[in-house]
Amino acid sequence: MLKHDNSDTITAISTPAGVGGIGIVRLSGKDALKVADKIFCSKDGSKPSGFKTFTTHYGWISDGDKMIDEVILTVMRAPRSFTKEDIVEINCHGGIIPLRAILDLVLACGCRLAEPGEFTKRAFLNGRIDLAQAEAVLDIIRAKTDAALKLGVEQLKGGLSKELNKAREMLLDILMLLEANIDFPEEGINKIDLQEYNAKLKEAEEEFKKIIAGSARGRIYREGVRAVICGKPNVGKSSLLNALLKCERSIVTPVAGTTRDTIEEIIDIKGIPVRIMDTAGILEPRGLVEKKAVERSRKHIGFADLILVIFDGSRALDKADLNLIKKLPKKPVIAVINKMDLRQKIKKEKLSQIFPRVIEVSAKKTKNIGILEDGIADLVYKGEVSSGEAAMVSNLRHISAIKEAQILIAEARNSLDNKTPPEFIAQDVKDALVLIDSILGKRFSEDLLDKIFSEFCIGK
Ligand SMILES: Nc1nc2c(ncn2[C@@H]2O[C@H](COP(=O)(O)OP(=O)(O)OP(=O)(O)O)[C@@H](O)[C@H]2O)c(=O)[nH]1
Ligand SMILES: [Mg+2]
Repeated sequence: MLKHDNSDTITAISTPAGVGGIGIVRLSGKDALKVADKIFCSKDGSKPSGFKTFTTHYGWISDGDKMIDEVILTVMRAPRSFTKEDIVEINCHGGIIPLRAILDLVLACGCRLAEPGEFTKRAFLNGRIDLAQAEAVLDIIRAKTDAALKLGVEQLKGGLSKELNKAREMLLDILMLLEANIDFPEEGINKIDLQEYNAKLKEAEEEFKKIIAGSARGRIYREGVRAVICGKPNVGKSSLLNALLKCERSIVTPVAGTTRDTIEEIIDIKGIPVRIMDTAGILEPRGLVEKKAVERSRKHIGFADLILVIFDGSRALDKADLNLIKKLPKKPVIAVINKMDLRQKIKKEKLSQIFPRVIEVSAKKTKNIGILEDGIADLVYKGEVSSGEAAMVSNLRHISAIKEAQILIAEARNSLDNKTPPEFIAQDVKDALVLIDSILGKRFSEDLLDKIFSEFCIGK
């Protein structure tokens, strides 16, 4: 049996530890107002249990003998609150001493200290949000860029849940038809049914594919675009990294083969976190170290979401450049002609015949770096996903469950073509449903909940 005890009233300090302008002690549960009545003193003697929902009140917190702090108290009544329970929030002065004193007092009045994420867990268990939305709360708290925040908010508003529920309905539909066939086997699956099932399964599979396609963009918003700078030795790769970072991170010298190890840094380009990597120049390696360095460069190019291939504009394109171009994998690429401050031997038009995007810069003089940044952002916003409407999923747990569900549905379609008995096909559809339900939290284990909510901070 699952043990979800929602009968007690929980409390925690909801603001970060340390000194701040204000701090918040939060209470949630059936006794929240009763406890507040005991400790809150207003000027006119009115009590929180008499306050209207979503109202704030000035007063003092007292332990009966002495005043602890001057506060603003907010009441949010069940069921229209974050947890669907009565919530009281006490805004006091932000030092740890007043916060701790108020928390101790609330605990002494019978509240229990909340576990990490327990307020959000209650919001989920009480049916206000589904599990995907609860996890979005964590994404919002942890968001490091505007784009990541936007994605978290979209998920909290139910964007992903809506898409998943749509696919779920489709699967339930198919299951119903299949079950009817299992119950009346003598009729068998006739040709018309077969087409109908196939079409419905295909529709569900397409829905999953759409969500998975969106996940690439979701991951990028959360973890960053992996951009790799590659090119021949001495073309100015390290200089370009430094120009983008606006600091001297990578060693720059006139000697070819300066960079041996890959250097990685994160920059924020228009709200998108970009993990940018400077690699060793690619040329026929002369020794073992160079060989290893070139191997490593190629490996990073393989993992990258975006390639910045750099050319030295002051030198004509040679065999090594062409060789490098030939070996680039099919990925989004921006060709950068560097050293535009020198006399140019490479024509932009020539490279434009090979690459859809060519940008001329001077890394050394930091010229046109803004244009390059715009180009990177543009590619991410426009190029990565075909439809911007797909709900975007960034959470690895969600992505792997959706991918598995998509495989199961593909298998079910295969079985249908091979005239497999309907009970086997139904089993695949049921398994896919379990996976989708696990994202939405329609089915869950205590372990899963513990794992998800333990990542939250106390007080959320
Ligand atoms: N004039 C000019 N020189 C540049 C520019 N960018 C880089 N350089 C010079 O080109 C030389 C090589 O620059 P790096 O940034 O070390 O080149 P790299 O591609 O990282 O070289 P390796 O690590 O050896 O592969 C240095 O002397 C830089 O100062 C530029 O925009 N204009
Ligand atoms: Mg270098």
